[in-house]
Amino acid sequence: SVQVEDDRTGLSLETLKRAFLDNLFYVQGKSPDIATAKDYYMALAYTVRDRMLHHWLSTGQTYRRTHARTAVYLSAEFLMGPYLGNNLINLGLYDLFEQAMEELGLNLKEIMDQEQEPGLGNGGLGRLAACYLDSMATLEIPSLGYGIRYEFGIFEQAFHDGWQVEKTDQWLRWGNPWEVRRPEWAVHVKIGGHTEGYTDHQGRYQVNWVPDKVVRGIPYDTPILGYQVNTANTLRLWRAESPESFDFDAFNRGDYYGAVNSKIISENISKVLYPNDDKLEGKQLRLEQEFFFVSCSLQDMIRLLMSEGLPLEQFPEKFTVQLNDTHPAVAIAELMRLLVDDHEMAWDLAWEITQKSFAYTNHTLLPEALERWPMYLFGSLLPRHLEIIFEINRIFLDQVRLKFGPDNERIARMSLIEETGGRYVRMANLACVGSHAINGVAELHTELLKETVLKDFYELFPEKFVNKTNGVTPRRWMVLSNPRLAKLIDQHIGTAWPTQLDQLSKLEAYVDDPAFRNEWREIKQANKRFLTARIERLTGIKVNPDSMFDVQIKRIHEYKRQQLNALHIITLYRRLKQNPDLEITPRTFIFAGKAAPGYFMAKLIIKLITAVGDIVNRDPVVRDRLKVVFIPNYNVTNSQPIYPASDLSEQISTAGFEASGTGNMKFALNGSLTIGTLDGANVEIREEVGAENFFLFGMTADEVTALKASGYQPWQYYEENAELKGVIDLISSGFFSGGDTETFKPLIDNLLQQDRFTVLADYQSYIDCQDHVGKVYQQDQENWLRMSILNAARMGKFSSDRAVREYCKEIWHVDPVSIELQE
Ligand code: 26W
Repeated sequence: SVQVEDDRTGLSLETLKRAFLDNLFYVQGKSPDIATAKDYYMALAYTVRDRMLHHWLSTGQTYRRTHARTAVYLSAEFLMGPYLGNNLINLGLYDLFEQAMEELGLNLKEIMDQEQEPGLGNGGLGRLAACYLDSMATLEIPSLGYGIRYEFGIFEQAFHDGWQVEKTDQWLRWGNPWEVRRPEWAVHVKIGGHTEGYTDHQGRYQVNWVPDKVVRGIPYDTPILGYQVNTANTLRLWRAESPESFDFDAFNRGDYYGAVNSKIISENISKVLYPNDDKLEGKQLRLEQEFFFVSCSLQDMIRLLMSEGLPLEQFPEKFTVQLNDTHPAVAIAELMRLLVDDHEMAWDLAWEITQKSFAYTNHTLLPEALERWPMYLFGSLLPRHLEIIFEINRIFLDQVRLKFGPDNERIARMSLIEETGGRYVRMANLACVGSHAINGVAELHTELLKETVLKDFYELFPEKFVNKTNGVTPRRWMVLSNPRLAKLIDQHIGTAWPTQLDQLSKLEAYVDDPAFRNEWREIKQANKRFLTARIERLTGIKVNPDSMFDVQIKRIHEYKRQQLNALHIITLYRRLKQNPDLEITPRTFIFAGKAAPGYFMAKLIIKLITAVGDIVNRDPVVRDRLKVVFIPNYNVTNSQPIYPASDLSEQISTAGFEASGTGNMKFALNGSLTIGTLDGANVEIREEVGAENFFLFGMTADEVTALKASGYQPWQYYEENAELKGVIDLISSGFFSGGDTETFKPLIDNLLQQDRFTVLADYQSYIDCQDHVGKVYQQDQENWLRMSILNAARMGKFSSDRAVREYCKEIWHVDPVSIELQE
């Protein structure tokens, strides 16, 4: 008899090819002769998805059957990156599918390039959430990610005349094969209106919230595979729609257009991701987004709890909820409302449950990023939550008085309501009071939190504070994005390292092995040639793959100091102009990153970089020894070929401002060396790789604070440093702006007069360090190679698996549940 494998699950080459062509025919409605690249992508995505569903359903069944304790990650952002390649890697089917496509005359990588990534995040915080989902699934931790299914993710970046211009992202244009809409689990969310008190049948005072609008939240689920395990967890994103019987009042009045309009207004809530990174924009719609997804998610958790037949009191045993920054912190008030008002629970019990349930991660020390909502705005959208926050505050401030006595200044600082010059609801204070654990994202960051922004809370609740240094997933950031290096490592230390990253230390045994060293060097070169071709395709600029690739890729922000990098480039350029035969290390300066659309100074920094590139790249005197490229539209997809091709990683933020950084980890893991300050996780990276394998410069966080306290005068650095003065004057003269002296004036004035991020104070230290970097790269290539290997070999700590294990053990108390595939 003929044995035919099931098209949906079979794994033989013949079955994969047949299943793919079947999906092309029956899902895309195309035959190969008219199929487009997008059709092939969709057909392949469905073929891969079919092979994930068994894992997904078995995982859900197992969690329900065992009442598994579940870690919930509440985040306004999930920057997942493209799914296809990652799912193939995690299923262990990458090579097989590559061969199947080849046998059909297709190329897997080209098909993968068709994917529109879901850019549902701004930067580090959203990408961290994605790495943690990957690690939780890989570690077989029962978990759920909850967020917003933005119709428009982070904008697409284009350039006009060297300036950033934003275009709307259309990630859903071709459909999303990875998600499943689940209308049967839709929930309603109230917004606005007022509250009414009443006495219930037992004579208790109760509050009823009468909203002025109701929106419907529809969950869209995406399976999140673990690496080489059966676990497939769920990312559940909410889309806002209008309720079924949309605005029946208007409709009954015969106001059809009014009713349609209110439908449109409801859908606005999940329309677009706010593109700000580290700056609060106090917009009504943003608060509506935050409340919307939090309320949907908590209602969903209560439904899940009850569907397992568990009582509400068991909420904190069933779920532990991590707040990814304060964006979802209104969950504390919403859970209280659900318990006290909707489920008539006593306040004290509800508060105990709430505090047991939540933990809060802080991601920034910048005061302008701390969320504070104008009280009138908060009260007009969430009148009942404002009452609840007042009550939490009343009880909390009594607790403060009990411990510290009548210290009115302390009370004013700790109050959930700010009352100095306008009244605001302080979300970080709410998060601290309503959570049982509070963490920073690197050791230095956690210490600074305790000493500065959260000092009062640390003095009141020292036991709540813990550090959880960030990590990144080695599956996406090595196995998928640097396959050549991954293969070399497999051949030398075996294949366990992607889940046991500490094993990379076994590479140290090969640091002097000539054959291994050669391969290491060749792989870096091959990765650089690959990026070189991509750069030419994307920018038209030809770069030299034998030059040092000096890379700074991240959001554009004054504290991250891309402008300091630009000052270095201009320094080298001036040296060459003054002495054309000067021996310098050929370098390619690679930048990528988006500026928030309303952040003028960040956009001006981009313009400066592209303007410097325009001059330097063309100047014959430079003789191609310096090249400056700005790779457009930085996102996960575009970043993946950059880390493996880098020689030098720029991590040059002002000490005390970068909470952790995670790009710094991706670079070092891929064998690039860091030039960096003692900021964020740089401190720990340097500790791990060894001070001799890290290029350190600049002031410490304490020195920055001390300099500012003593009255920092940036222009003195300018006046006393001839080379710095020459660089600044060259920009001011209009040399990079076609003779126009106005273009960069705001940037220069700011550096000379304010310089909040002490660029000028760190300039000389940075230049000296860069001179040293250039020498080592040029004159001591053997040592550079050795440092590169040792960096990768010593990065084990920075796996997100390590970070997630720490959260599980010290905050969540969640254990793995292994999944057997069900019949
Ligand atoms: C309210 C507007 C807003 C939006 C996003 C304020 C702040 C944010 C995030 C906190 C910005 C962010 O992504 N922070 C980064 O988080 C990473 C993960 O922990 C850290 O590695 C980065 O250092 C930190 O800047």
